[in-house]
Amino acid sequence: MQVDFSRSEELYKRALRVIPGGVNSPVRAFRSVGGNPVFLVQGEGAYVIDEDGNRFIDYVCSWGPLILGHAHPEVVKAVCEAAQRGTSFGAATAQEVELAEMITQAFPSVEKVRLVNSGTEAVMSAIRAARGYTGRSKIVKFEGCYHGHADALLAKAGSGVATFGLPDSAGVPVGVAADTLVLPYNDVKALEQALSNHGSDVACVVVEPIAGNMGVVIPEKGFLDRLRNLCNKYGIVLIFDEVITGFRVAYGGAQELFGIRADMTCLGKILGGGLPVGAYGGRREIMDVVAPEGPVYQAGTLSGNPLAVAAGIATLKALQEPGFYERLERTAARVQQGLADAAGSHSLQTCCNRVGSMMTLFFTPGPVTDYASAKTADTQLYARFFRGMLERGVYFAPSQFEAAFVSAAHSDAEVNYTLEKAAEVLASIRDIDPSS
Ligand code: HOZ
Repeated sequence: MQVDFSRSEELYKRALRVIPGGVNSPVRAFRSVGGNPVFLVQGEGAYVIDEDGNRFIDYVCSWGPLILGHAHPEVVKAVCEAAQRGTSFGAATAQEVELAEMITQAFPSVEKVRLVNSGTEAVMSAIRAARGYTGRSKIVKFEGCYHGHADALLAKAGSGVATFGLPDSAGVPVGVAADTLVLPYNDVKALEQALSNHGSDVACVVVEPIAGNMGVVIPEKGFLDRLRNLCNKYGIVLIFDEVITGFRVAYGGAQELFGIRADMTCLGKILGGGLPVGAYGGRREIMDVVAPEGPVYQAGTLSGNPLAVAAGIATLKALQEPGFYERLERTAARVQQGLADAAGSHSLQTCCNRVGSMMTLFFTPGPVTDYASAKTADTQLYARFFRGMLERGVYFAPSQFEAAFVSAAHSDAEVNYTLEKAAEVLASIRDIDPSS
């Protein structure tokens, strides 16, 4: 299928001369799916438009933030009005207090919260606070989970680290990674063993309560409950990284869905409505170690930026509309079922993990319950699926190890079109000789 990507290709050549890999974040380079990246110029509801004028139904949604769809009128209006009043003050504003109050109302486990500028910054800061609060150094994370690119967290990480099959990252001193224990996701026995051996030295366990960065992987029954109990037993701070799941799978994130309270919660993506916002928060006694209240230092010139806060407030207000999540659930369930049916009808062995409006079609029989099983996916087949759908005007994540997101702007028309094209593409890739 011939689609004109010539303008993107020209821009990519220019970009490669001045930006590492031609992109400002690795996965968008399309390296794991082949071909060159598209350069986007506009978003409109469920669609994005590239520099060549090609329109795509968007299931990346900027990697999760755009649950309302692109250029939602209330969000755009709020950002424009804020910009008229100035773009940054580096001082306290009433809107930051309003957004913080909205977060503590949505997440009862969050008694105090600090706004930062990214999910990476949120998790990095939460871990420092947990270490300051406990006086301990070790941290526990899970294989395939991605918590941003802070040094200590790049051990067996997901997202781009998984996409490129990197064992870890260069540039991280061994001493830094030495305090990070990495366990298999959903493996209660490994968790019990590790904490029995090291529990009294562990400051925090950081977990994606629903993993989104190795593709979507769902916590098995009992995993999070056992994690909560063990953290209580050893006095460990349980950090839920809800950068993806916060406001995504429910207004109160995975904590609302599963009825489990974290000690600290990290947020981002949807919280900023597409502008750079992160947040970390939790129990009052933990958060009060953070400067200027306490001795744990964390700062940010643009933290609480008025434009980003305005976008966040407008977004969260729109999410409170009655029936919002029920409608999203119906749409996302149709996409999941349709993809699974299309793959099955063409004898392709796939499994589609979904929670709410985040999902991943893995090209492996499954079940996919952790990083090891996620990595059995046929990434070449996924690359063909991605390319085939892109050429037909549907934009999925350019990596098998990411989530696809449905927004409130995806209507039956977009879902019908997506499933029609998926049937075409899955039929075509089934017959391709894998060695070709
Ligand atoms: N961290 C993003 C998704 N989990 C990837 C962004 C990118 O590399 O483009």
